Amino acid sequence: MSEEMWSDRSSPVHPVSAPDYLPLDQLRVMQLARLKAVVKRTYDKVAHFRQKCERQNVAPDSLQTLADLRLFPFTVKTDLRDTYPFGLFASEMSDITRLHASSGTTGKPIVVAYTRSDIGVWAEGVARALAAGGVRRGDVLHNAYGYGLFTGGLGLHYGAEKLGATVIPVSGGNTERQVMLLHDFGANAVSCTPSYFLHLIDAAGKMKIDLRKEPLRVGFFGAEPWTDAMRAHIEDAAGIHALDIYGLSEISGPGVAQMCLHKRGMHIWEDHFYPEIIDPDTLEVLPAGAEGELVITTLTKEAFPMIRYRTRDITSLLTEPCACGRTMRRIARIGRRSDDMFIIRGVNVFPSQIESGLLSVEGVLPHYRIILRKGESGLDELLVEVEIPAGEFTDRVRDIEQLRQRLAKAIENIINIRADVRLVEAHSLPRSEGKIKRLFDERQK
Ligand code: DLL
Repeated sequence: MSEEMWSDRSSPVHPVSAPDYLPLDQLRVMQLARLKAVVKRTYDKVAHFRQKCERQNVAPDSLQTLADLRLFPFTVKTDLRDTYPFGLFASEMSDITRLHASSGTTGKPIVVAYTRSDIGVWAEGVARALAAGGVRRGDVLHNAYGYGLFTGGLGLHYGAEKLGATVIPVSGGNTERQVMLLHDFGANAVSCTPSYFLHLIDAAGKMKIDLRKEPLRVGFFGAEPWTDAMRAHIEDAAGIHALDIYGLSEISGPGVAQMCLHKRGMHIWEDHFYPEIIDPDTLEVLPAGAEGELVITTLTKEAFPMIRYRTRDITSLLTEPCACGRTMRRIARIGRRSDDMFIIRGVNVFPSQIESGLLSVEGVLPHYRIILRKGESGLDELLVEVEIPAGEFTDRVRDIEQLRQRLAKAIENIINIRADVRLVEAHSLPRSEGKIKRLFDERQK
């Protein structure tokens, strides 16, 4: 790979990427002007937001500096549910060109709306994201995010088109056929959930296709938490740059923030999405660098503006300059959401901690699941099932037991709880085509 090919500075033929490099003083002026406009517009058009402001005694005039944003009420998921389906829309239905919806685990989904301009802003965010990973006009993107109400498929699709790349709208599923198409069409870039890419790696192996020898250079993996250990595994197995892409339906979809080729967090496109980090208990805004809940205000969205949306995603804002030259701040990898934590024997645990423990030990595959059960004594039990490479079971029984012990210890070192580790055969755990479910809490049953 030549240096030039991997230079991730935007070339003039991709003007969509230019705002990433805006001088900070200009960016702050732009943000304040946009923030004032979006707060005023939302106040005028969305009764639910206006009523919340009135209860909190704030009005659009209260916003004189960027820091004044903290005076305004948060928007939370229940605001979206309570106003289902269209209650938070700030545009007339006749101006809305698209709806998306999140699946939601129970009851009604979350519905989000886009005007033509909103679709353009979203596509620009994704185009910048792809450009930050070195994708250019003439490159081919194999897009295996699901198409439909989920924002992944169409989000990457419009962004790739805006950038001028060739997009293959393959969506999820039919994995062997995907490997064939990856190979035959010579894709340089791929996008899907990290868990689905693991599945593609496996399928390629079975089909005797070595992804390291393919033209594939870079992957845009997101929509679910994954660890640096997993990234290293993917980079090694497929010989590509595995980059983290972040976004959420409420804020538009993928392409809110993107890891560049320097791989230190994800640049958040601050000219459209204004980030704050808060303490989820006290709700105070935290200083740069502190870990807390990411809160985003959309600066340019028309149909579905979100003021101080609490994402539940835990991260920190990285303010030191990035070697790529982009001025926009970065968010650290999102290892967890405040609501995916489980409590076992009084200890708070996040699934990503278990993944880090497992993948710190050599000899396991990155396919696992976590099962919580009530033991016979009535105590909660933590069972972790993880795959090991084919053939390992037959020969070395003692080594296998040692591996089990090492894994249990690695997990215990991180979460302070002993897990019962069960080694299972390669390909025996369920695979997913989209977001993977790894946690099975069977304690209530
Ligand atoms: O998952 C949008 C998306 C599609 C992002 C494709 C990236 C790629 P939702 O279905 O609304 O939207 O889920 C949003 O997924 O609040 C995070 O908890 C999680 N998430 C998204 N990206 C990442 C990531 C899409 N890179 C929720 N790392 C978010 C960790 C992520 N978690």
